[in-house]
Amino acid sequence: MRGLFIVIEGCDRSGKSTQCERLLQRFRDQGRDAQLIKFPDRTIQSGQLIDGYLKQSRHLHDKAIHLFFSANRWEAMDAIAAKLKAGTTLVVDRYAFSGVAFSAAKGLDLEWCKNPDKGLLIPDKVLFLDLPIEKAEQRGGFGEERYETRELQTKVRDIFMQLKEDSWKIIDADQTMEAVQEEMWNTVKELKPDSEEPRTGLWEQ
Ligand code: T5A
Repeated sequence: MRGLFIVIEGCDRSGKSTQCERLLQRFRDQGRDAQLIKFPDRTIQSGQLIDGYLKQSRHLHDKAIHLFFSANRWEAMDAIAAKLKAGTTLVVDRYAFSGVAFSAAKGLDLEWCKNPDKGLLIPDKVLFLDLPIEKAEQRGGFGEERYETRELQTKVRDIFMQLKEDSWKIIDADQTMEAVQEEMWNTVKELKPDSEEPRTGLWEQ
């Protein structure tokens, strides 16, 4: 059986990275082959440029950085498909939904933003960690990077809600780490892939 492709999305500081690590551990504790993938992947070439942009040491046109974020995902697609086919479950910290939400929040056209990511692999499940902006601001590290302002994060959440599909699970992230994890685990623990091959064609239907 192929591995599951599980995406964790949410606004900044909603606890995605914390929860991805825990979810990965839950799968491994069950004896499942599982790996963590994070977008942007700051370790590959396009990711280093993105890192400089996010830390505000580099300026780029909004459209250019959007395309770099998308290229960063495409760069990883073949490896992701191979891992899924080999039976590895992937816990993915952010995906194309973040790509569109942040760029459209800056004022780029939503459909234009979707275009470069059209055709990517389709996740088996998206878990969206929902946290009020006032709570995010109180969490460690908020404000350190380019997009961490109240106004932008509010717009980002609105766009995530426009992108949301019926299959998404919205999780209240304003709970203890343990309670958030329990809700996430209960959503995915019995999940089975509904196709033999990884599904391709994001936003192409
Ligand atoms: N971006 C990303 C784009 O513009 N386009 C794209 O295509 C993509 C993929 C970097 C930025 O890039 C943008 C979006 C982002 O602005 P990133 O690398 O994912 O994206 O950013 P990070 O800084 O790594 O992550 P976040 O800021 O989003 O934080 P997380 O992962 O949501 O939160 P986490 O787990 O690090 O926790 C934050 C703090 O909260 C505490 C933690 O201990 C930590 O201090 N915390 C809790 N506190 C109380 N209760 C809980 N339940 C808690 N859970 C965590």
